[in-house]
Amino acid sequence: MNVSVLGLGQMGSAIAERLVGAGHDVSVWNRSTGKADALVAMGAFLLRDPAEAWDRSDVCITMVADSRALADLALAAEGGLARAVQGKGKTLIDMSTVSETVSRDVAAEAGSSGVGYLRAPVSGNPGVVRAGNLTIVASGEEEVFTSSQGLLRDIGPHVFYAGAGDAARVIKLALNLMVAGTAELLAECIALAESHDVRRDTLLEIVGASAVASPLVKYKIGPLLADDYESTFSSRLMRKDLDLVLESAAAGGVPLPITAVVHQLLQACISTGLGELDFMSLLIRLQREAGQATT
Ligand code: NA7
Repeated sequence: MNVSVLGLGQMGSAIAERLVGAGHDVSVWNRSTGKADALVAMGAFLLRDPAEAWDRSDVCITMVADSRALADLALAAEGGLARAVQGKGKTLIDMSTVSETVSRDVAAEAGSSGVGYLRAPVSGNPGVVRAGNLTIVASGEEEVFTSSQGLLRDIGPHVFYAGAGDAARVIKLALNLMVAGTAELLAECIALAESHDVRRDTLLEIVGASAVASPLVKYKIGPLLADDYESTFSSRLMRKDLDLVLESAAAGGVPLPITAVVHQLLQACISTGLGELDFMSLLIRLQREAGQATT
């Protein structure tokens, strides 16, 4: 299939690699230069600008940082992807984590120009994508999902259809509040144990074999043993996701007290220079507060 991938950050690059590996004819674009080089070397075509995506492909995937970025790409007065002049047969799949508000604006534009629009946010980091284990939650018109699901399965095997509209956005946010909360609890588990001189490798071996050993906890054990906080997903982006969670909770009239605290703790990470590290840098923040810090 001819498919374009716009946004070659950590996730977009990994997704484009999967599609090239699956034999698709992949075109790519990124706002800043350089990030496409590895993909072009693998055989991807480098687009001059986002609008060129519709000249080369019937399906265009966006994977960008936030709501503003999606609005810039999809709703731009000139060349906005949701405003393709000849949209018939074209499908826009957005895999970013963005607000329901922007997503609805994109849906309205796409609908009025005949572009099919699927919301397909993901759960997983770039390593999970490359391992072929990504979870994708899609929503939108069922026929758009049906025609896109083969492509989505080439990105990740766990593809769910959540229904019409922006259901997938809500589910993704609900999942991410669990991810962020789990990271803080794991940090607290380690800080407590180390305050009593328990070895981290001993602790994490036991945690990893226990009832709380979710796949997420298991992914984090290796980096935590190495004190490696290279970002799989940054504290900055995780706080951005929790901004959206709290916005969505306010709209739904639901108090989320734990999430509100974790949101503030991620902000503290960002304010103290940890924003570009992995969200597991919640542990560094806690160690500093506990007087355990080595960094
Ligand atoms: P990264 O690695 O921070 O990548 C973000 C991407 O978004 C990157 O390609 C950026 O381009 C792009 N971006 C940011 N702002 C814009 C605007 N205004 N216009 C076009 N492109 C933009 O994030 P991840 O890949 O880890 O995460 C992506 C999404 O998945 C995010 O929603 C997460 O919540 C989940 P740049 O290279 O900076 O020019």
